[in-house]
Amino acid sequence: MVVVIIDGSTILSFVNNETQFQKSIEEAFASLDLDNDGVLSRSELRRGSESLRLIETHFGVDFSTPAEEVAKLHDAVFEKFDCDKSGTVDRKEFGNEVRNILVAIAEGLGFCPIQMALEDEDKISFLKLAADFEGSKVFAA
Ligand SMILES: [Ca+2]
Repeated sequence: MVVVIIDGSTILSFVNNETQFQKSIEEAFASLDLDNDGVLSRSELRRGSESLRLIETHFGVDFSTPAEEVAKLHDAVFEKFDCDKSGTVDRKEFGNEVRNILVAIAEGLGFCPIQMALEDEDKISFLKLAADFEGSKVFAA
């Protein structure tokens, strides 16, 4: 497990670095697109939002939340990503929405740093990438 210390400005400097951000989006997208068809299906995105912990961070879901409630939230996340309602999420939609989410998180944090514990198996953690990007704020725990 690693602990990152992160605040709004850390996230924004990551999102605003176009080269770095697009590279991270490319990598995350490629690792989520399991069948390599160039778009994310509902289940591929669900896997992604689980590793990004979108649901937890956005909706405060925990172990006591009923499964059907969680499924509904995953559906809502998919609808949000699938901007053109094509039934799949392409690279551009994915990048745009991840950016929106990160900016929203950054605005929520403001300049108040928080500690965030990340599991090693969180392969796609944009927050960790953001912390890595700023450097020297990631600690092994
Ligand atoms: Ca796919």
